[in-house]
Amino acid sequence: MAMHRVLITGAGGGIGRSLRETLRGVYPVLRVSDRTAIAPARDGEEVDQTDIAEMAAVRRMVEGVDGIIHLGGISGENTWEKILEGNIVGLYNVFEAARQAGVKRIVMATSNHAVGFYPRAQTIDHTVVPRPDSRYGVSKAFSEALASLYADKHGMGFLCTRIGNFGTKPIDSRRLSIWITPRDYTQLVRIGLEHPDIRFEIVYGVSNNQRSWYDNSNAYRLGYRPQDDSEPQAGDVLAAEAGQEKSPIAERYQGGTFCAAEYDAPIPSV
Ligand code: 15L
Repeated sequence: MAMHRVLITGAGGGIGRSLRETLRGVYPVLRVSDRTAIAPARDGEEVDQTDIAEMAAVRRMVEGVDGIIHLGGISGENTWEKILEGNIVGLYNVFEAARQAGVKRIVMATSNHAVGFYPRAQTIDHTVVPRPDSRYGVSKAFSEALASLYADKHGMGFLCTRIGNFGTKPIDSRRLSIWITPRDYTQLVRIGLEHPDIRFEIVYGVSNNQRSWYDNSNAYRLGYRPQDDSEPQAGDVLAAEAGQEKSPIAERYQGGTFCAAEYDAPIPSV
């Protein structure tokens, strides 16, 4: 896929700021957009400020773009009103404006929280039905469904990356299983934009962690070869947590504290 101008939404967030660096010079033009003001444009960059809840502004944001890395919206649990605005209305606006503008490819940040109520004891692949663990997780399942619709009905290509936890270090025991490093995520994003044959694909945005809860064979099939594994850091991470009191619900399910928050169903016995 020839990508001339690539847009990153949510470019002011942690993943967006990192991709702005790792993708610098990879495509002729990187358009970086956020709701709030971000660092000024350098060579090969265009800076934009758009609230994705505003359709007219979103139309301007996507003009002339070949591919989109959609990270914009709310990136954790929040009130329904905020989720609705950022992750349902905002997401719809981005996909619909992209369709109207003839955008060929979208790499989308969905999340492990779309499937967070799968138990840690189960290995899941890209074909499992969603089991969201939060309003946020529901919005991510919605984003996957909307991508599927736009792929089938309008022929756009989508790579839905169910991101685990992005960062330079795994920050706790749960994240040992779902960690992804900047260089591995950059590789996955490039597959999403450049692979010649993507219609609608779900992959897990995780590094090559020995403790993974995912069968990420769909990503491997598309050529993903992650370089990093949390295991060498597991000893330190687990030692730092020794003696901490933990919620049985958070510990049972992959989504962790997202599952335990507001939980008032009976606690499963096994
Ligand atoms: C996510 O989806 C969030 O965007 C991120 O902030 C983390 O909470 C991550 O999941 C996680 O599960 O660690």
